[in-house]
Amino acid sequence: MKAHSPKILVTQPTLPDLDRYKALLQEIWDNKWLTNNGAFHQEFEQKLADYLGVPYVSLFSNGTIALMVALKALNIQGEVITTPFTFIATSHSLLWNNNTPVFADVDPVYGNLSVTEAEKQITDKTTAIMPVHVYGNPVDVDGFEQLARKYNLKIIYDAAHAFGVQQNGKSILNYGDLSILSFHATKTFNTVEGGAIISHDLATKKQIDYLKNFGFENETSVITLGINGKMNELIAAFGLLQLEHIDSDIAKRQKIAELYRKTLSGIKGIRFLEDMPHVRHNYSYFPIFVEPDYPLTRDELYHKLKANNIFSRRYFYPLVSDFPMYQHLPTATRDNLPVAHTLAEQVICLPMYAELKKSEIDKICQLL
Ligand code: T4K
Repeated sequence: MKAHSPKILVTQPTLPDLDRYKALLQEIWDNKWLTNNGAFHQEFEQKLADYLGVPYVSLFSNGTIALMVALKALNIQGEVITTPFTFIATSHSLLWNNNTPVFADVDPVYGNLSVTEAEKQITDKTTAIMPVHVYGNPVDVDGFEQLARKYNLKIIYDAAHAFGVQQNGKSILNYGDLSILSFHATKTFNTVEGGAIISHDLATKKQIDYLKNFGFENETSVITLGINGKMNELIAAFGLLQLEHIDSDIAKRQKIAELYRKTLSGIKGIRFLEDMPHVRHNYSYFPIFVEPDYPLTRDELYHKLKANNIFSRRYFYPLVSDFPMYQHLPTATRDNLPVAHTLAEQVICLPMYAELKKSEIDKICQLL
């Protein structure tokens, strides 16, 4: 493989300094403590809670297992209202737990689950709502809070994209019953693979920690049907170093988003998302929506970019509700999800990562 590929990919992970990582690996080699709540794991959990401004973090091997455990921790059974405009893991976690995903439509600007549309789907079998802060843009958390109170429902936020996002100076992860994060290589904050559940009281955190460790309470007692969702020491050490440059990464991403917006603002038929008021964004993605008055269709533009070595992605197309294991559901119809269908057919996520160069952004914008 060539060291410097001319390809521009949709994202590229930021990595820690290799020598510093080697020094932490040396400690692990010396101690021979590799996993199961080791010293790096404990330090990383605490530092993440401090950085994010949340009471309790439980680390996981990835975001999908975190979602599955979050549902178990709250003993969610029955119907769960969620968005089809997301990565497949959101609703897969529901099916894995034998819940029935119920799809509701999204708002036409940011593509987040709509409170009004969610309310229309509530039945006597509804037990929870699972909204997604898609692209890291906060959903209407106050609206969902009111809805949950009115109908006595739990809320689990899929905050896989929302690392470090704040609203009115408060972490978006402090809303709902639980929030989950993903630290996958493609995320703003990455630990290769990884994830977390954010909880708000110690009893729930303990329950989650039992669940991710087979249900062990102590050496001889298994108190719940657990799974293995643990993060290991090599990854926790990696994460500690990643935390040191996350603010500078977000600042670089912000500059990239501003440059994209400035350059693309004159192009008819290309819509992009503005920052929301009072929100600290993390600029995890840069989605554009190719509207009918643009001279090319979305797919023509996607292929044109590809032909020029720009590998954008159509996140999130197809809609989750169109995949085989969901399309039979009564709420998976196009009639029920008109806005989500339109957005899925218009979206292209342009390359976005901290080290993306101005010359590369210029090339992308020039092609557009
Ligand atoms: N909920 C939501 C809303 C999510 O978006 C996700 C994950 C989850 C839950 C579940 O969290 P995890 O269980 O994954 O922690 C990617 C990611 O695999 C996935 O984590 C992510 N969402 C989803 C939106 O995107 P793919 O299939 O698009 O990834 P892939 O391998 O095509 O990579 C995309 C681009 O990133 C490549 O073109 C190049 C670049 N890349 C990728 C990797 C893996 C690198 O430069 N280096 C790398 O190591 O799913």
